[in-house]
Amino acid sequence: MKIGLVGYQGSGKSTLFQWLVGRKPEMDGKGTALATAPIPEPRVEALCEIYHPKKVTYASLEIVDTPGLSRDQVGNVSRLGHLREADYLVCVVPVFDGSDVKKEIDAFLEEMVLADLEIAINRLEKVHEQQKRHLPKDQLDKLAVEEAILQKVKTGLEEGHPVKADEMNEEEYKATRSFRFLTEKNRMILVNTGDDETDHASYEKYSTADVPVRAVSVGLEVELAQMPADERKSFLDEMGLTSTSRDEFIRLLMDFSGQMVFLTAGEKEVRTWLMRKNGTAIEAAGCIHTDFIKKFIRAEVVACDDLIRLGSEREVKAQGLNHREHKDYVVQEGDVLLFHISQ
Ligand SMILES: Nc1nc2c(ncn2[C@@H]2O[C@H](COP(=O)(O)OP(=O)(O)O)[C@@H](O)[C@H]2O)c(=O)[nH]1
Ligand SMILES: [Mg+2]
Repeated sequence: MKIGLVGYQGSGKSTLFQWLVGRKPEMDGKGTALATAPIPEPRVEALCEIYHPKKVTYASLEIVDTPGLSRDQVGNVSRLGHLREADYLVCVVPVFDGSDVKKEIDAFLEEMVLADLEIAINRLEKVHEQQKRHLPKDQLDKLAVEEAILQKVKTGLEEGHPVKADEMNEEEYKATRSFRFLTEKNRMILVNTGDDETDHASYEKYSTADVPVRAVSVGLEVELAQMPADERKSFLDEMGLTSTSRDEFIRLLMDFSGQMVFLTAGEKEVRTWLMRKNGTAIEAAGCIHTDFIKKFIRAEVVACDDLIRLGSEREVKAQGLNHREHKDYVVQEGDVLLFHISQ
């Protein structure tokens, strides 16, 4: 799961990266940095007391820091190109410098629409050039389909509408997939407030059905993350400041991006895995190994909380709380799964 950080230059993306992954970004030649942020899962510790595993592995999110956008729009499309691979976007909107939050949010959302519009227009130009050539009929037919879709997307973007996958038919969906429009991606806005902001919740009212808004003082959080826990608490109390922990924010990201954690547990390894919410047992099996999809026989399921409460698999079984499931079982957050596969 790749989480792309976007925003204007100086909005606090690299500071956010540092907070999430625990170190400053080391940029490659394109101004991009990639690192993983482990997903906190407090229940792992309790499982370790049951299994005493040789190894513990946490699922993680991949965080991609990117070069910031320029407010004059020059070169923005190529800067945003790095994000086309991202599964979810966090748009960082700065207000720590006193900017008006509503204006900043609107400006940035419009920036993404403009970037997509530029992509649609460029592609349309290429399609029109190809249409002038003497190509075989099947190729011309394909181009005509693509042109119609791009025109529709372009008109929508010109009216300020994001590209929406759920409003497309199969053919349109396939064609737009390859362009990887930014506004088509799920995203949230992170308002980066000044350290002295105490009412972070008040920013949530800027959320829309498509784009949730949350506020964090990212600069302050980086400082807090470097303090020992007890010092952190007294510092916050003394200064009258409020904080969102990194773990809370990662959980929020998981929730907004439609992901959840399931677990596998044994004496060899206790491990957390990431999968989409409402995914099925066969998808979970595929997360572990693509081979498991073909060889899937059934899954043994135990709720992590039952296992921890009762202290052993044996006790869970004695109470009849384990269940065997087929491949279309909808995995629940915190399920501990054991897959039976054919040899
Ligand atoms: N006061 C304050 N300054 C911040 C905050 N976040 C970032 N900054 C400052 O803003 C500048 C740009 O931050 P950076 O993370 O590099 O922005 P980027 O260009 O989006 O990567 C740096 O000087 C940061 O110290 C914040 O929450 N509060
Ligand atoms: Mg940066």
